[in-house]
Amino acid sequence: MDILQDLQARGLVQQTTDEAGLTKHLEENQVTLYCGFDPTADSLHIGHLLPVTLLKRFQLAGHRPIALIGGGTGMIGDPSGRNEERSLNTTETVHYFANSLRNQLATMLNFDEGDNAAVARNNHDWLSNLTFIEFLRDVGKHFTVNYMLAKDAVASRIEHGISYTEFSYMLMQSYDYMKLYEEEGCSLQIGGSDQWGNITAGMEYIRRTREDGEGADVFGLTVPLITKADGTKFGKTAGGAIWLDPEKTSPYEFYQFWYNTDDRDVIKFINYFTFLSREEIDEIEKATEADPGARVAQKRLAEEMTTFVHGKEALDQAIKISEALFSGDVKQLTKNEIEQGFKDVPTYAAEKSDIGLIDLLVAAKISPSKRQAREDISNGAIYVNGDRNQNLDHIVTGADRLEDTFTIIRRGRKKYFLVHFQ
Ligand code: 485
Repeated sequence: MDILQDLQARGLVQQTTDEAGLTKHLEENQVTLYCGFDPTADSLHIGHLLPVTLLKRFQLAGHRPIALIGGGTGMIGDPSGRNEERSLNTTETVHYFANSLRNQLATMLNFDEGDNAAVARNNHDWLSNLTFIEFLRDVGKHFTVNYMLAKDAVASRIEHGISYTEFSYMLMQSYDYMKLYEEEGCSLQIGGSDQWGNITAGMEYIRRTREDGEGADVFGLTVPLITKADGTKFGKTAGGAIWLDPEKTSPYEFYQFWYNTDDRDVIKFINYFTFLSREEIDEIEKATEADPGARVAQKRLAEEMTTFVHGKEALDQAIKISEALFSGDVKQLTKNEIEQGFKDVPTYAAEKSDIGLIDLLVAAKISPSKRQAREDISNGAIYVNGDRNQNLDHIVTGADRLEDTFTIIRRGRKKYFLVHFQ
């Protein structure tokens, strides 16, 4: 199966320009392709993951990916897929964001080895040197306003208004494609389906301006917007966006996000996101049908994605935390693991001094009153660091503090509380 067939079988192709031509082009050449990422935050999020894995798929198939960081375009703001004008960030902020994205991409794409090592470029390097006169003469002259108005990203904003700044965005992205075509031999641009207009504008620009333009083999490919069976937005949880930066979304949370995938979506997501072969996916699908409750597919998806983004060690930690929370056996968790695993449980800050268990239950609002606390303890509903504690006179001391900082209290089967001694 060639790469394009594989992508199609996985449901990853929303649109391509000239599918037959692209198939042939990929068959006959080591193709340099690119995807752009605008630095609008200090981290990529899960919405960027599909194009990143796509770059990786092309790399694994022997092609050469360029991760383009939009240090220049990030100063302007892409109107695609948005119904409101963006607020501008300062140069320093964009610069800082651009750096963060570059470092993140380097952990997922191979920048080091072989004749198809991934390349990172930043469009600030060329866009910032372009004078306004040059821009209008060399870029703007090749686009009619009529053509630009017809693009979705602009057309959908006509009613509410769009600034001249964002209106011009597609010309910058077009210029990038031309630049990468000339300097890197780049002949394919990929992105999410919202990028179709910008990608095709770039192809148009190359065709009009290069000497070999009309005959230039340049292509575009977009991946679909990810939808979920329950109709809610992919990548958003109650806690907000799922980031790829482990400081913003811990590997444990990241693991759980995938692990919680709906049965109806899980095989689709395995096809979309993982590098598992068709045969492996078929097997997982069969195992899932035979025993959906075992969550074989969710587990595998969570493992693959956590390893891809955070590495094997972080995955092992995420599994360890998940198992500890499930079994209740929390004593072997490290400080960092407790912080990850209990980030969303009610937390009570206490001073490092001895306190009676009853008083602690009341102070931490684990039990509503002393009377209830006594009852909870005698009933055997209270667990301290995983061990049932039925001693009404128990004093919580340093010996009950994990890593000298945390006491994990559980009421009943599942309800966790964290006491943070500081
Ligand atoms: O030459 C280019 C310069 C910038 C860009 C692309 C080519 C970035 C692009 N305009 C953009 O805004 N992309 C979004 C971003 O950066 O967050 C998202 C897209 C999404 C997918 C993802 O980037 O909305 O569909 O392409 C990688």
